[in-house]
Amino acid sequence: LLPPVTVTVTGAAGQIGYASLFRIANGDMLGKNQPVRLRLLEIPQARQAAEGTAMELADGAFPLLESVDVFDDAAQAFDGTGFGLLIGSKPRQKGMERGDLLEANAGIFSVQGAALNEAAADDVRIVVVGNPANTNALIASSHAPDIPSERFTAMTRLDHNRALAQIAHATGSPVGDVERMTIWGNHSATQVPDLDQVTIAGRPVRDVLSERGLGEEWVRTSFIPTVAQRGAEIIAVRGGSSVASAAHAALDHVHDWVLGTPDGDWTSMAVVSDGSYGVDEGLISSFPVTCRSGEYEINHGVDLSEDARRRLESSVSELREERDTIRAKGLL
Ligand code: NAX
Repeated sequence: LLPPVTVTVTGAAGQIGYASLFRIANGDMLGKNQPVRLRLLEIPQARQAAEGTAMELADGAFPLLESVDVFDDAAQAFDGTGFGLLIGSKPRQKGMERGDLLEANAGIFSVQGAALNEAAADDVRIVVVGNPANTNALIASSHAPDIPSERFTAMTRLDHNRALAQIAHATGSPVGDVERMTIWGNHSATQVPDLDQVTIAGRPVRDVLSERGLGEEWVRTSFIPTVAQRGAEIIAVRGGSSVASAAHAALDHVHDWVLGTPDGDWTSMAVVSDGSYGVDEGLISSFPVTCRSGEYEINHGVDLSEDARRRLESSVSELREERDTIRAKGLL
């Protein structure tokens, strides 16, 4: 067994928190040889519910779970943390403008960024799930000057996984054969699901699609909108937002970051832009990334179609607007 690592989960009494914690304790995120110490962060009103979750975690008798502690103070919750899953955020309420939502979340993520800066382990890695995820990650990072900005990421893996599933379904292929998918831009309706580089069991996706009579029309009118609006579709059909699939995606995100992407394949993560693909340096935007030995790299060798480039530009301008709104309020 490896030495234990500390994992802090925020929004621990919420739905995605509940769906994540037992699987983290089971070794599904960091591997079956990695003991974990869990630290759960909640707001004071939900602290007791998180204590209940901690009791259930104990009752799971997970061999890899060394300890569970519950907090309603960010600095304590992030003490020594190696992995921060920032799930808790303020949901949009009736009558709330987009700017109000950004501002409410800026309050949460600036405090958590500062607490991470103060208390986390030197090699901390962070994934923000709580929406607006990209901009929340940017806010947290800007309040953590001692933590390299590359360590603050946001989750677009659910969108990525949704895209893999749509392609597998449309082509009648096992999902494990679908590789080299990319989600670009913001985790929002402006995201850019891009299948141009996708291969299925090594064959170009376009070849496999055309055998089924599916072409550009399918990509434009079915694939892209289905992926981008899948969250709303789940709410309409299930009567509630995506929970287990979101938790699974968060575990996938951290798993691949730490344990690597398969050779020849990549994944999608929202990470700080190095200016490539026309995304302003410093914005947190989704890119194709390869991961090895706990480090990720933006894949610079992807050819963007004219259409994808145009869509990415509008997603980037949304990210820019989110950043500027927060900046104008003095929160960045
Ligand atoms: P819930 O409302 O069930 O849980 C959120 C929890 O966070 C609550 O228990 C709340 O008390 C807690 N919380 C609020 N402020 C906090 C703070 N300052 N510190 C610690 N905890 C705090 O929401 P859930 O369904 O779990 O969703 C969580 C977030 O994930 C939402 O922002 C949601 O929009 C976002 N999602 C992001 C996705 C992505 O792909 N990036 C997909 C799924 C999901 O929609």
